[in-house]
Amino acid sequence: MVGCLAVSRRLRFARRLALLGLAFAAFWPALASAQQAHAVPLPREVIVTIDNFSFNPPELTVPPGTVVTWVNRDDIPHTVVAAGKSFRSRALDTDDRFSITFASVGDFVYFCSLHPHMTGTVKVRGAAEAPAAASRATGPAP
Ligand SMILES: [Cu+2]
Repeated sequence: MVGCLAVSRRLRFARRLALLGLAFAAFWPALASAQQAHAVPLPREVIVTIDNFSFNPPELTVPPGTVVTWVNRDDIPHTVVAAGKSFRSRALDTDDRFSITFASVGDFVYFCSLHPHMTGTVKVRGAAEAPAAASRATGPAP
């Protein structure tokens, strides 16, 4: 009887281990593709967090084709609305995200329509001016 119990316990453990393996196998491709996405230079994604009634960073400069994603880290809803009306999010609850691909060059001033004192700017500049692209092209000397 004791032996039987031990075997069934071991079986249960093995089953749990198998389930864990399955969960990992299901998760792994997503993880791998996420890493691949970061290896691709364009389009790249920049995160702006909404924290304590402010956009962080409040101003950023990106090359054309960049995806900017706002993430609301506050406990209350916020929106992301372009001053020029070129984009407008719904009310973002805690941890909600809103993404825009900035295809063309320009300055995009935006604000929160619920708290208009919250403002930010996305400056989209030609790829040649982007410091990240320039330093990657040059690279460190061998
Ligand atoms: Cu707000």
